Amino acid sequence: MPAQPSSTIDSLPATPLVGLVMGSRSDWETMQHAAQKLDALGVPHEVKVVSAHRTPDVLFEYAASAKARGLRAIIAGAGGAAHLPGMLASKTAVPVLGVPVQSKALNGMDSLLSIVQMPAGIPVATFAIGNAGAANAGLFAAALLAAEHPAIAQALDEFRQRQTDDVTAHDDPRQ
Ligand code: RP5
Repeated sequence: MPAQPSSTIDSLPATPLVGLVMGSRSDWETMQHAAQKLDALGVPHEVKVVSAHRTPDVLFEYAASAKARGLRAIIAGAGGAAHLPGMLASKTAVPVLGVPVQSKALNGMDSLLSIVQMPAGIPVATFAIGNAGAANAGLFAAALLAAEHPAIAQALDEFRQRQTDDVTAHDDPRQ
């Protein structure tokens, strides 16, 4: 029997591997950049608004059930007093990737410091403020899954190669 390409022998589950959550519907403008990367790389994911202060019981249930539901990473975006990623991390061993959403009042510095300054013991991986952070959280979640899922590893390699090719093909900024 001929060898099959890795992408055809890697059966990705139908259930989500990544949970993409955010504190408010207003965060979607930023967090859609994480979803776009997950979509592009074929990473099964779910999307949900979970507010640490408006729906704390939903937050607890989401985090407490995450591992058993098969989630391997949670991307959590929040702005202002952004306690969503830290609270999620406190209730699950699933790695939490925090995205500081750019707030109007303080340009996201409040979000960044709220997420990055976790006391020792409960880590939250923290990304850049805004769209770049959301996109990179999506790419990072894919990288976490790549070791187990050859199709995701291949999609990630191809994305990076295309990105490199695009720069080298347009390396004269005057054109
Ligand atoms: C946070 O408060 C959310 O993550 C959002 O970034 C911010 C503002 O929320 P809305 O007032 O727009 O719902 O909880």
